Amino acid sequence: MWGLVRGQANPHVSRLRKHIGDVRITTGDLLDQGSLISAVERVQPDEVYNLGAISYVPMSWQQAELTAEVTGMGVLRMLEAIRVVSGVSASRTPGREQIRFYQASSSEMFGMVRETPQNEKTPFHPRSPYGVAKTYGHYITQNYRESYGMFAVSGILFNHESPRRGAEFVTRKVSLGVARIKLGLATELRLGNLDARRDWGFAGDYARAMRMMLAQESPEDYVIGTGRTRSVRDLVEFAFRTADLDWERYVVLDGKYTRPAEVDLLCADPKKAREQLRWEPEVGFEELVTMMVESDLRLLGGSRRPDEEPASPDHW
Ligand code: F7E
Repeated sequence: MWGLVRGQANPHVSRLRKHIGDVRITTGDLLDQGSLISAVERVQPDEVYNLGAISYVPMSWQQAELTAEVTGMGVLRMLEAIRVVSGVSASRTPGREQIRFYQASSSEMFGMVRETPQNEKTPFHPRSPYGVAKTYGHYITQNYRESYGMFAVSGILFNHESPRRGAEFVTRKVSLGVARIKLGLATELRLGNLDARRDWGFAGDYARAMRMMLAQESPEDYVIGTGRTRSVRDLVEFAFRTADLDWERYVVLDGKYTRPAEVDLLCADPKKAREQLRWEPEVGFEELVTMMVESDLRLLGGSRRPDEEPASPDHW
């Protein structure tokens, strides 16, 4: 198994080493077509999973053009690298042993939702430069499948979380906030819109779904989520309760964390994945939040290594 890493001496590699075991590393950049062709030539993969993106939604307003380049055009470059290395063209379709491609599409494409719950046929109405870029990635993946007969699929993944989630995302921000308050390291947690609703699941379950999609006979897109929606307020309330804390004493609303255009409500209809992939999530919301709070209590309360506690820039 190989991982694609951007840049020289990327600090994430040493930090992740203990988690990624035997994964071998090659270099490449979603902004650089030649580097992706070289990476695919070197690795000769059976499967390619593109999870690379500027993935923090607020950042996409600050760096809209870069988001379009990395999160949107990066998908085209990856598809092109696979197509060129496989020698596929409009007149020469891939053989049976073709490279299979997975694109991490996002529930953010549904944005201002047209129906609830959202399934594979629900129209898109993205609400951020990130959502718009992901929508391009989704359609270009579909287009390469239809144009060149490539085994290219998109998983439309709803929010997926774990103790390894970046500290800027709301679940981890809350679990770290609870742990800091419980351990006397902080006295408050500043948040934005508590009314937004999301369908939160466990990242490990969703990674399993990605592999299942590439193991199918035919390439198709799937919605992956739990089918249950909860508000940020529900998340906060439950996370504080797991540590015997009353959230209303600590949570402060701060307009700095509200977005120019919000996605108010997401809820997956994962029927197709359930029926065709036989995929079911194994970890529920309460188990997930408890896992994250307990992990951060251990991280901050135990033998903490300075490089393990996530830094928090001002805008997170
Ligand atoms: O926000 C609200 C915020 O940043 C969730 C990415 O993985 O999932 C993720 O996107 C909700 C939003 O994730 C704070 O307004 C309130 O409504 O955790 P988030 P996201 O934007 O849903 C999708 C599927 C992706 O594809 C993305 O890459 O929580 N919220 N207060 C807050 N959010 C943050 N981050 N910080 C707050 O203080």
